[in-house]
Amino acid sequence: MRLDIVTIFPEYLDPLRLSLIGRAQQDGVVEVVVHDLRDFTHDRHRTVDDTPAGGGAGMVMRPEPWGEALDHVLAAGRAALGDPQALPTLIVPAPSGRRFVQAAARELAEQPWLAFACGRYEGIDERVLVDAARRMPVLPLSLGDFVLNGGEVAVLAVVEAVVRLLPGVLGNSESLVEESHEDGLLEYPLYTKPASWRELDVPPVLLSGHHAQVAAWRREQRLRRTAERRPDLVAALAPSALDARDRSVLAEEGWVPTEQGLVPADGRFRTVTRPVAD
Ligand code: JD8
Repeated sequence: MRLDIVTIFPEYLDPLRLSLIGRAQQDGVVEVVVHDLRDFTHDRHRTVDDTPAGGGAGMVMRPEPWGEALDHVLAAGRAALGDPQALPTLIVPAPSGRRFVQAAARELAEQPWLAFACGRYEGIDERVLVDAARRMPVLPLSLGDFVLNGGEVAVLAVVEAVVRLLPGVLGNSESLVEESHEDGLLEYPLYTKPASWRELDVPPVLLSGHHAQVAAWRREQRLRRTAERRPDLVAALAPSALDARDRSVLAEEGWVPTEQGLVPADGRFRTVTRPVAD
């Protein structure tokens, strides 16, 4: 897989040389090429930004350097891949993007070529995305509902999520079996040795050697954690995927099965409002 990243902060992508992704590059599984957007300017000050049309706060990235940078990515990538028709999928991190989820990581891991456009300031002139979309698929992505200063951290996250899925990148000790139970529940809590540490004990069931009891305890912990931390995931559970024990744990956490699926017993999700007084 080839990855081209365009940014005004090339050093921000240096972590891609480390660890898993660095090893994948050494093994030839991925090639990462980072491009400095300012190399595609032509003025003395290497200007990439200007004031927003229509007014408003901050600065907007000008389209011309982006157009030249993406033209270069297209030409250089096609030459390197030896395919004059090849097209990357262009990923554009933006708060207004579609939320990046594991299903998207899996789809991107199937692609031979990804390009990334890292915005800064208030963002990139919209015409850059429209022009790029005339030639290649363009995918605006957001990591979530919080504010970053630019797209670089999002690119690091997306690249790590995608590259670890490529065949031969993860070793046996860090393998993908975890994802085989993508069943909509959070993970159970983890413990290792020593059995007692700062007066905190590893839950005795985990040292008991009773595999069925360990599995039942872990299932219960996953359900309780998910109920506590991710009510959205509980509401999305298919009641048919829950046995009687699961349902009683969730009932203790305040969730009851109905025709519409699981709902909070306190009625927080009730959509029909009633008169308050009579
Ligand atoms: C790209 C510029 C900053 C965005 C003013 C300061 C993703 N989950 C996410 N949160 N934020 C981003 C993100 C932020 C970015 C850029 C991604 C380019 N900014 C701007 C608009 C409002 N700020 C992100 N993925």
